[in-house]
Amino acid sequence: MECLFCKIVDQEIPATIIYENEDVMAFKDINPEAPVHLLVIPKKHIPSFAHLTQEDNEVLMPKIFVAIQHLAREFELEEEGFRVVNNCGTNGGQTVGHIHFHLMGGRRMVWPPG
Ligand code: D5M
Repeated sequence: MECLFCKIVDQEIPATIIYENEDVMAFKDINPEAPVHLLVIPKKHIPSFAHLTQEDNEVLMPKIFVAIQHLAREFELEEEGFRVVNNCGTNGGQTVGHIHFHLMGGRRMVWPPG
């Protein structure tokens, strides 16, 4: 199995895991771009946002968003705000082929992103 994030899920390579349940995992981004920069992923291997099935949309994605909301609360990001980012495919700037959502906070973000 070649997927980097599947290896993190299987604890074959180390990561700073912040949150985990049956379906979802969150860990610290190895190259943080903000004081809080977490990656929230489904444990199931899905290559990108473009590969989500209807069942993923109905069953898995709500669990991802509940986890993001939980983490935003835990890291006290709600009052000042935060950003959730998904990079999809080549034009989206995706570099790891396992769908992931960046949860970033603790500084003022700029818009538009590069
Ligand atoms: O973001 C991919 C993100 O994955 C990028 O911000 C670095 C991060 N990354 C890469 N390898 C690791 C490991 N081993 N642990 C934690 N974080 C990692 P993208 O949206 O695909 O550009």
